[in-house]
Amino acid sequence: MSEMKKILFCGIDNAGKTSILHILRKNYSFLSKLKPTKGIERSQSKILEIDFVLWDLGGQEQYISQYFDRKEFIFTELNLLYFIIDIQDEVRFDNVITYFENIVQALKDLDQKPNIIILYHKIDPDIEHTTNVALYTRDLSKKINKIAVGFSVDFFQTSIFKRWSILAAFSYGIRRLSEQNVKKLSNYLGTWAEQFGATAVLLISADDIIIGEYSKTQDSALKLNQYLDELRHIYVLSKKPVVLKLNGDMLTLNPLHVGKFSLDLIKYTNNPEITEDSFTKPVQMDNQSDFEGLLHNFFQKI
Ligand SMILES: Nc1nc2c(ncn2[C@@H]2O[C@H](COP(=O)(O)OP(=O)(O)OP(=O)(O)O)[C@@H](O)[C@H]2O)c(=O)[nH]1
Ligand SMILES: [Mg+2]
Repeated sequence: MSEMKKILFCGIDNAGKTSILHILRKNYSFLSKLKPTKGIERSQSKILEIDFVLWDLGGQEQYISQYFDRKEFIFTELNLLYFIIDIQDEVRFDNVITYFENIVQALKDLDQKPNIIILYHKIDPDIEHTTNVALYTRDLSKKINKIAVGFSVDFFQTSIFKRWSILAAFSYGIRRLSEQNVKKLSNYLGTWAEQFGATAVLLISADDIIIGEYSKTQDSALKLNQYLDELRHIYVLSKKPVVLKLNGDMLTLNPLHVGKFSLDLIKYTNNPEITEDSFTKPVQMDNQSDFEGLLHNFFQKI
């Protein structure tokens, strides 16, 4: 078994770090009771049967300066670094960029190269298509990429009002830790997509981590993501495989039990020639032990 994995959540105060952690854990009732985090709050989490320690770094100025005094303790042996930016707080973007610069400098000083994931947060459903959001994210991304040359940096848009936006960003980070297995899984999902005429497929763990995804087009992937909360919700209520047909889109959610793994397979198609009958058939696994082995690796070797 591998050792504990360390994931950092940084960003200035009020960015939404602690909220994001609560959303991941489905602690919705905590959200209205949040207070600024005092210094560092560490919590342990078992994700995909692997032990993670999530470090929530309170973002008030008096704490941030302390982090750089003990940078070795905080910024070494990271598996992932999430940097959260409140997109609705444009008056403080300069502070945000300064903080990010200091973090990257600390990582360089310590010779650390964790994957960095930027969350443009508080992109709530009512503002996601506004020009301001487009402008701010483009401008910030430019600055961030310039500061973090040589690092792997990815960007996501999130909001606590879309739990799946947070899960997608989090799952992506987890998958970054297991690149090779991810590729194999994705190939597997590709053959299933072919089998069913699906244009996008997701494989989700019991703890809501997207462990595999495959899509023919960016558009299909987006569509599938938009329906995720709905599909999951219906499934929780009905406890039966879900079929959803809307505006020429067809989606299914099927529980998939492979060895000791309980997963959900979600398929999407916008191809009008695919019938519900064929789309909702159970998955044919030619070589179940192959697939089980792959999952085993995925869960053990992150
Ligand atoms: N509109 C909106 N508000 C959010 C979102 N996420 C968090 N918030 C609000 O932002 C405020 C700050 O959230 P926190 O999670 O406490 O922020 P934090 O980054 O942990 O702040 P510090 O602990 O001080 O560093 C709270 O009032 C949240 O309800 C979001 O996606 N959209
Ligand atoms: Mg906090």
